[in-house]
Amino acid sequence: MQKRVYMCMSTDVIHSGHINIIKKASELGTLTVGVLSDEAVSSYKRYPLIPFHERMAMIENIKGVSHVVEQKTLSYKDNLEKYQPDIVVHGDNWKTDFQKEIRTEVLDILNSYGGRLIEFPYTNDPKINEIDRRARAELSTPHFRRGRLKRLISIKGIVTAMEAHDGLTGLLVENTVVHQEGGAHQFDAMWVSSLCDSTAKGKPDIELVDMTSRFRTIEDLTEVTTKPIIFDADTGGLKEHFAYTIRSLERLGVSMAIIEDKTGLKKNSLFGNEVKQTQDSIENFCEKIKVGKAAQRTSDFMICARCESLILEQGMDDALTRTRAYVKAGADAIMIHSRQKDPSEIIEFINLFRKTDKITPIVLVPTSFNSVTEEEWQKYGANVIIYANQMMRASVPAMQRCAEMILEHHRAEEVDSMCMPFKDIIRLIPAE
Ligand code: SPV
Ligand code: MG
Repeated sequence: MQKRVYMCMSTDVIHSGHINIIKKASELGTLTVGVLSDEAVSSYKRYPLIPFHERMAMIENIKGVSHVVEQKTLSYKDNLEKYQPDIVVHGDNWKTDFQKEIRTEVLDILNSYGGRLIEFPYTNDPKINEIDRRARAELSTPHFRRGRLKRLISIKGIVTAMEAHDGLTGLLVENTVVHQEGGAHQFDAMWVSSLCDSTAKGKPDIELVDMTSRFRTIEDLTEVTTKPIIFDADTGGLKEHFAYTIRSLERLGVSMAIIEDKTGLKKNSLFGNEVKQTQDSIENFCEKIKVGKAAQRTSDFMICARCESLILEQGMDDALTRTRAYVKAGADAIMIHSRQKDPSEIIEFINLFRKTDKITPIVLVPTSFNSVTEEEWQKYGANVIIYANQMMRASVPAMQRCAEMILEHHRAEEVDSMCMPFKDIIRLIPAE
């Protein structure tokens, strides 16, 4: 009887390396390929250029492949237990890279029923790196980038965004990956915060940094990254101006603009009622949303309406009335904000909002109410979690301490151990 052979594939661009390994695997028996889900692929490497069902169809039609099945996670556990293949095939690169733990799990499961792992030598082909480089270039184009946030929300249910305000912070959001329990975690998107974009320029967060400058920040980010961008558009300004802002953001490849229901001189929400802040009327703000939606030229771009009722202590009913009206006016998502440490008012809001609206994405910025995990937020019914300022808040004390120590010691030797080695910083930025 033919042996049953299993291998996993995540690729969206087939090259000779894949054809070779499929050929060798199919010579061992009847080959089933587990095609990795979009969610699993985007968790550990770049977002796939081709969606799951098309990748399934593509791989199914390669000579030597007998069956294709979905592999939902990086872990092979579910599929190995379900299909119990005689042989699993993989390149030997996973003995040493982040997939080490996945390999150990595969070996344990195979051993439990007498299956075998066959590893082929992995060759690092420059052609493959070139294909990946080209795929990343495509992902960074405005059209590809813009549509990805909506797709990620529908694939993953919940997405995370980390604040970025220049090329360097953009690269950190783009490339930081943590491998944990056989899985990989990275941020899905970037948040262009008004607070951090202003703070980086030494200016207060009062809509003083003008749109031309804010767009320049977006351009700095798009030049060196591929991930989707969520833009903090403050109040959106005059509705007559907002229409133009929306089109500019679309052209730049931004996926979502968030506007808050305040009017007059805007101050940062985390001040709450300690400073004078005025909430816009429901009618005016709905009108602004409608103007924005009518101005937008592409179907993937999203306008998110941010409600400040809890920040300004206007009560839960006001927050619900407003957010429901904003959705009716055309908002693609809503953001509810709070400056309480205790997450209970946000959780209460989500519960009540979800009673009548199961689909509109809910965006949160858990700066104060930071004890809830992403998994817990997903269970409550939230869809976008924005880490709005933590990297910047972490960097300022480090820079301050470094400056103080040099002043104290009249030389730089003492700060060396707290600095990134010079040889690393010169290689931090990849050369084209
Ligand atoms: C920002 O990051 O600029 C925000 C979020 O608008 S908050 O600072 O919490 O208001
Ligand atoms: Mg802001």
